[in-house]
Amino acid sequence: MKIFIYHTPELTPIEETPECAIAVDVLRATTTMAAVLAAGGEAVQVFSDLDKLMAVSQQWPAEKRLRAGERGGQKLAGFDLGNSPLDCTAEVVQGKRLFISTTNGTRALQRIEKSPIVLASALVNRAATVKFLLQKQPETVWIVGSGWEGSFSLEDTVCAGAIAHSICQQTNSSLEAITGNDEVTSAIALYSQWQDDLLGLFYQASHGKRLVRLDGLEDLKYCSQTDILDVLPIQHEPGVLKNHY
Ligand code: 3SL
Repeated sequence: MKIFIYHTPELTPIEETPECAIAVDVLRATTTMAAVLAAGGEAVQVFSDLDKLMAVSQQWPAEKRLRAGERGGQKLAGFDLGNSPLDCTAEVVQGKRLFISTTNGTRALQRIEKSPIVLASALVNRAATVKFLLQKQPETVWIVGSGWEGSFSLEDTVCAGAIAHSICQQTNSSLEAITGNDEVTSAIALYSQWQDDLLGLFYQASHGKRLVRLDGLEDLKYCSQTDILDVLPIQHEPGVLKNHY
């Protein structure tokens, strides 16, 4: 297995696809997706375009749908939810499909949607992601960070490093054996330095600071937890993700 990390959707190659592609948006879209499916949500359907989200979700039975919209870290008017994983309790999401559009995370998923296997991962479901990769043994894995409007983000990179680090450890592989590009080495180094204080790293991150300003400290704490959800969002049809487990 060769792992490649791309820090943003914009940096991700378009002329080829890997066997398995993983979108990561730790703060907060892929954490929220994992939380929805862990709480019994039927599926998550992602959109970059808000009008399209409204039109497609309109076709779905009203009692079985939730609409989540976020821009700039804030909930959009007219939507049931913003993008907080803490809102995704069983009472709210059980049996429902979440139609969601966020600033960066949904764009990352759309960038990789043509890959044969598409996953959505975060720190909360890192172990479930690694378990799947070790069972499936894809030859090439791309981990695509969502970043923030085209820029690098610490939180997505540390999560990509956490996944690669665990693959290395569990397979007793050398770094060289699994590394597809230089980004993997630096992401593992970042994770190795901060693994015991991920919340501390998020306080340094520009989007972490933005969320704290927007009263999102509890979200930051939730998203900084590792391996707490045994759930893996996997794409069933373009843009529609369900739990693999
Ligand atoms: O950028 C995104 O897709 C969001 O996850 C951003 S936020 O955490 O909801 O502000």
